[in-house]
Amino acid sequence: MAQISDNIYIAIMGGTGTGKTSFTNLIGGSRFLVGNGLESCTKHIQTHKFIFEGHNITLIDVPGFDDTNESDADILKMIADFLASEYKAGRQLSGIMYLHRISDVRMGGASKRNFVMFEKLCGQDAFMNVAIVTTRWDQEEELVGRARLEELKTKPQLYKPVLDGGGAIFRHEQTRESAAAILTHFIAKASKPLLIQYEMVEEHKKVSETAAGKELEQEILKQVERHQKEMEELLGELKQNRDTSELEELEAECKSLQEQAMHWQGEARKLANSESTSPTALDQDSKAGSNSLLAQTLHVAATPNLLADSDKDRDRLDPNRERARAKVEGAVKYLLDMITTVLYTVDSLRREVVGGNGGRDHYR
Ligand SMILES: Nc1nc2c(ncn2[C@@H]2O[C@H](COP(=O)(O)OP(=O)(O)OP(=O)(O)O)[C@@H](O)[C@H]2O)c(=O)[nH]1
Ligand SMILES: [Mg+2]
Repeated sequence: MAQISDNIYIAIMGGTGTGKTSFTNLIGGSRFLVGNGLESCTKHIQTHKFIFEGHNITLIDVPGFDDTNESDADILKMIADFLASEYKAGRQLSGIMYLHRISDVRMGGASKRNFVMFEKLCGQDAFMNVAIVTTRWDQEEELVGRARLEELKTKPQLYKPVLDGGGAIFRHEQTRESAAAILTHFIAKASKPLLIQYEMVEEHKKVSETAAGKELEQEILKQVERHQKEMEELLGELKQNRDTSELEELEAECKSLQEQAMHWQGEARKLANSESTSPTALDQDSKAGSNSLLAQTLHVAATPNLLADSDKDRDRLDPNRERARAKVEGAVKYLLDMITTVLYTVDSLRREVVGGNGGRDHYR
C-alpha cells in the first residue's frame, strides 16, 4: 500500500457553474451538490479530504463572486476569514485552481470581475501556484475551443499575467485522468501564502484594507456612479419633456434604482464594518412600516454618515482609506438625492394631472 506522506491543500475558485464542485466529486469521490440551473449552487466553503496516490489531499471548494443574489462583501469576508484561519493553523495552500468554461463566448462583466477579485486575493507572488483549468470542452467545437484557449493565454487582460507569473493552464475533460494530471502538478509544488493571508495575518489588516477589499470598494463606487449616470439621463429627459404618460414607468425605474442604491450602500457598509452585518437604513425603514418610495428614499438619504456610524475601529484607519470610504458614502448619498428629485417631480406632475390638466400627454 502506498505511504501517506504529506498533506496537500488545494483551493478551487472560479465563476458559478464552471464545474468546481463537479471536479471535487469526480476526483475526490465526494457527493457534494452540483448546480443544474443558472443560480449559483455552492454558497459556503466546503472541504473534502481524500487520498490520492499516497498523498492526503484536501480540496477546498470556494464560492465565486459573480452571483447577483449574494453579497460580494459577505463572500469576501467568508473567504478572507477562512483563508486567514487556515494560514494561522499552518495549513498552507499548495495550489489554487481557477476554473473557466471554454464554452463562454466572452469574458466580460461578472466573469471578469470574478477573476479580478481572484487576482487580488492571490497576489502576484502566488501566481506560480495557480492553475487555470478550462472546462466544458464537450460543449465547444474543438477548433473554436483551441482558438479561444490561445486568446485566454495571450491577452494581457485575460490569463496572460498569471501564466507570465509562473502559473499553469490545464484542459479538464471531465475525466479522472485530466483531473489526476492537475493534482499531480500541485503535489510537486511548494506551498505559498496568498496575498490576503499575508495581509490579514501578518499585517493585521481588516478585510476592507486588503487589496481584494479595496478592489471591491472600487467596484461599488463604479456601480453607484453608473446608476448616477442613468439617473442623470432620466432627470434630463423629465426636465426636457414633461411627459405624464409614463409616470408609472418612471416610478418603477426609480424603485429599481433605489433598490440598487440600497444594495451598494449595504455592500459598502458591510465592507467597511466587516465585523457585523447590520441592516441598511432601508431595512430599518421598511421595518418601521413606511411604504412610500419617496418617504423611504428621503429617510435613507437623510441618514448621516451611515458608514461612519457603523465603523467601530475608525481610529485605526489611514487617511487614504478614510477618503476612499467617504467617496463611496458621498456617491450613494448623491444618487439617493437624485432619486428623490425625480420622485418629487413625478409626484408634482401626478398632482397636476389629477388637478385638471390630465388627458394631455405633453405639456409645459
Ligand atoms: N457539459 C458539461 N457540463 C459540466 C462540466 N463541468 C460541470 N458541468 C455541469 O455544470 C453544472 C454546474 O457544475 P458545478 O460543479 O455545480 O459548478 P460550480 O462551479 O460548483 O458552481 P457553483 O457552486 O454554482 O459555483 C452541473 O450541472 C455540472 O454537471 C463540463 O465539463 N461539461
Ligand atoms: Mg459548486
